[in-house]
Amino acid sequence: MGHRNRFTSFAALFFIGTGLPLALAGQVLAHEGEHAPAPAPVEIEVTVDKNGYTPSVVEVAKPGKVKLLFKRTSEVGCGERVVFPALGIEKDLPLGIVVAIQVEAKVGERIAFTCGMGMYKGALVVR
Ligand SMILES: [Cu+2]
Repeated sequence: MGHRNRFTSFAALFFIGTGLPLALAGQVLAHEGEHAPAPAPVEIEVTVDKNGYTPSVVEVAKPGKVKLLFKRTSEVGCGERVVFPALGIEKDLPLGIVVAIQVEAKVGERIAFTCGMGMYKGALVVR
């Protein structure tokens, strides 16, 4: 009870001191947000093992932000590095660790990705 009261007083002081300008700024931002909603990226898991990428062709229904969640599940093979040549993205894929790579998928676009030596091939496509 006492703890809660103290928090309430603190919150009141905070609001008077700095909260009000912040609240006003927040409303402006919220208003702008209505015009440009930023939908959460579509998340798709891609497993990397001795056979390459599964799925090897990642299809999304709509253009927009896509977060590819790469997870290497096998020491066998050469999937320890993933490369998106056209985007200049290169990342290590430690065994068993999910590595997220976010890209922007445009209509009709095919974004290729490969292993470090270009043997495993995959792509993100917009249907
Ligand atoms: Cu390779």
